[in-house]
Amino acid sequence: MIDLRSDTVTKPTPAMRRAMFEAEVGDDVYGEDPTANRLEERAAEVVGKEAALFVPTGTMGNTIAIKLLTEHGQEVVCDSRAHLLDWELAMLAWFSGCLIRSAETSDGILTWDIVRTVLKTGGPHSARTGAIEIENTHNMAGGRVYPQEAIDDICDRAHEAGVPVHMDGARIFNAAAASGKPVSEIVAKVDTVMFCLSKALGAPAGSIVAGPAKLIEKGRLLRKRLGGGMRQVGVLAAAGLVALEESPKCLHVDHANARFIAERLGRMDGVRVRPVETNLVVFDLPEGCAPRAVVAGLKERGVLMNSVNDQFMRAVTHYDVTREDCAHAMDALEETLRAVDAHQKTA
Ligand code: TLP
Repeated sequence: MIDLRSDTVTKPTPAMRRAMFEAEVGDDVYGEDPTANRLEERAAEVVGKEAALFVPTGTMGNTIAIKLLTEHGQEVVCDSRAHLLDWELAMLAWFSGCLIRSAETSDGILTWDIVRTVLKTGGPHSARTGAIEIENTHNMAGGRVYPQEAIDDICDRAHEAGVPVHMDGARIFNAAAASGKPVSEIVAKVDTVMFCLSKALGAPAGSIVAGPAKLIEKGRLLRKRLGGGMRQVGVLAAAGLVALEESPKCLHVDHANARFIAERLGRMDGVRVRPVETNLVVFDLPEGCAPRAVVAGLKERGVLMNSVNDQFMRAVTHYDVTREDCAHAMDALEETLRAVDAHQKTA
């Protein structure tokens, strides 16, 4: 099977498996796992923040960061297609007691001009904005990379207004590879950043939340409260360390494969591809073509791909798919679209 459903499906590399096998471990809830400690120190260094915390998932990382930055009864501003809003089971409301105030954007990218229209300073009737969240790269907008000026401007203006900024940087290393900027520069002005080791970087599990040391210390307690005290977690942190050092070097290959897929899609009748900047390819099917039928047809032909909703599909490249796999997947899609079209005409 050629699996283009997500980069979450990547399997640990031989180097990761070796590191996991050899990992020195201890009880991380006592702060005694040397490998987890090393990962947290190295992650903080790479993103240029005071401290970092290893958490099981990106969802837990976002949850902890938002809880650290907000108070119950506040609002969190994000784009209307944010992962935080649509794909985290309303965790933010459940754990942080905040309401999401989403803003519409054409391409997933917030600017201060958009943010200011929904920002609230509090008063007798309206809840104060507790935090602003930006997603870089933006998943449902097709892996869009935030322009640096937009990030810096939002941070400067938000800080003037006393509002902190969290970055959901699940794929921040893809943003770095695409823009040629180091991650530390991209996230320099945000208060907290979450990034995933388990997506394009290929670790079997784990994400990082980074920010000021005092906040991250509190975050450690929130992680325990959420059931994320993972004991001898060095076996996972060891893979995370390999992911952090080795995987960013190869992301340009995934991006080139994504562009290859986009080019092939662009030649298919009625298919509309959104602009591709990183490893996510989001595209609309021809009018009247049901995504569910296409997903099933692809599966019969050895390709796994997800439909996001009734409207569009997503193909994700990662190191477990080669250029040949991508070409095969596009052949399979062409065949599937022809078959679905023929079926619809005779129905
Ligand atoms: N994204 C997954 C699905 O949940 C949609 C995927 O396949 O892309 N932030 C962003 C921007 C994400 O894309 C994801 C996962 C997360 C947070 C959550 O990470 P996990 O799955 O580790 O909780």
